[in-house]
Amino acid sequence: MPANTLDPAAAAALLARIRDWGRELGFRQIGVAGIELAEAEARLFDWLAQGYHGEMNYMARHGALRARPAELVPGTLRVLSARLDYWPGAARGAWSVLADGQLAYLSRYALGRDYHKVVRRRLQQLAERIAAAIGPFGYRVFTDSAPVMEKPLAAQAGLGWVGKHSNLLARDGSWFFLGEMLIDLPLPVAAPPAAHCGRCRACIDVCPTQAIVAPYVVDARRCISYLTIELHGPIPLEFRRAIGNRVVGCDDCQLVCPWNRFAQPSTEADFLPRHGLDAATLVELFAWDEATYLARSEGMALRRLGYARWKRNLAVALGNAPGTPAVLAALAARRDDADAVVREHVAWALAEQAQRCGRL
Ligand code: B12
Ligand code: SF4
Repeated sequence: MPANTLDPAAAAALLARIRDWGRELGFRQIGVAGIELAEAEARLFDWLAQGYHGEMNYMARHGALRARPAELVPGTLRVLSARLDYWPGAARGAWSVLADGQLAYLSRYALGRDYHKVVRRRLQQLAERIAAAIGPFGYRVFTDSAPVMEKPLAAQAGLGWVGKHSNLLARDGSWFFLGEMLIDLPLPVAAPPAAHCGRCRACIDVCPTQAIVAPYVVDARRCISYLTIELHGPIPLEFRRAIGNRVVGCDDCQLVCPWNRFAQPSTEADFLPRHGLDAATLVELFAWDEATYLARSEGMALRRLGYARWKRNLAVALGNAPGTPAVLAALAARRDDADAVVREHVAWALAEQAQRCGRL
């Protein structure tokens, strides 16, 4: 019998085996969603109409395709949604790094190996195990790599609910990546769990740039994750002080979330901090030349920034740092940086330092 005509009992038995294989491959959870995303599609269009995507033109480019998996991969009947945890338990405490203006804060997801590679490879291995058991079937694996609405799909697959910070959240937190396998198998779909944010608005209140403009709605143009990772060109002046020492992404809305008290550290060695980046000083990172940046960022998500944005972000954080001689010297050494955007951010940082010095 072809796999895509599985009867309900066989489909349920196959799903149980897929979950076992998923666990063996390191996925904390695997669920199955249908392909109906009309509500999420309407919200996506609202979000785009408000311009909240900023310069992320790829978000607008694919339009409705994001919410229509069967148009993206014809023949798709279900979406397997998978969760891979990344909280690096051994890393220096997030709040203590954020509180120390001499240190660089890299968001927890960016400390280790680039998750795109890890999640994709695991999903591919899972697909191969399924094919070995049932024969050839139609599938494609994704993680952040295709126009797919990963969070609403994961919610429908029973992996959690969309929190007010807009990340997918479960009773054991939100420190996980999502990946999907679009399949042509009629596996049984999950019942989405109820949301448990209640009246809590800790994420909304803590956001340094007020990017969560309404519960569940993030204006990316204000989000430090967007400003430090996605945005090319200058960071708008109004956000530079609020960025503090966050040089790659931001975690504040997740760090305050009460559900993250129940999070377990990831068991993935790949997500452990590399090159001491969980406790590095801004001054030492700003001293990296391009060859060092390229060597150290190899295989990491921070490679996506490129050297100029790396320096741009560090310059902002150095402008916000305590004005020690080392900080001032590091900034002065890059006053004439080859990159015009970096030069402008260094000039801003030096002016901030001078102004603060004058105030003392
Ligand atoms: C674009 C994008 C960003 C943008 C925009 C963020 C955003 N909220 O959309 C920026 C650069 C800011 C960003 C930041 C981050 N991102 Co991001 N990002 C994406 C991406 C590529 C698309 C998300 C998307 O479709 N946005 C469009 C809007 C419309 O979607 P949305 O915010 O989810 O909107 C939903 C809600 O607003 C909701 N909604 C609106 N009103 C209401 C009302 C009710 C009652 C309800 C229930 C819902 C609801 O409906 C919308 C549709 O479902 C996904 C990968 C993917 N392909 O899905 C990763 C993804 C969401 N990012 C991820 C991560 C890890 C992050 C960061 C934590 C990284 C960091 N530490 O810096 C931050 C978190 C910031 C935040 N608070 O969102 C993970 C999240 C994993 C998880 N547990 O949820 C994803 C899934 C990547 C992955 N494969 O793991 N990201
Ligand atoms: S990641 Fe940071 S800047 Fe973005 S919404 Fe969350 S708290 Fe705000």
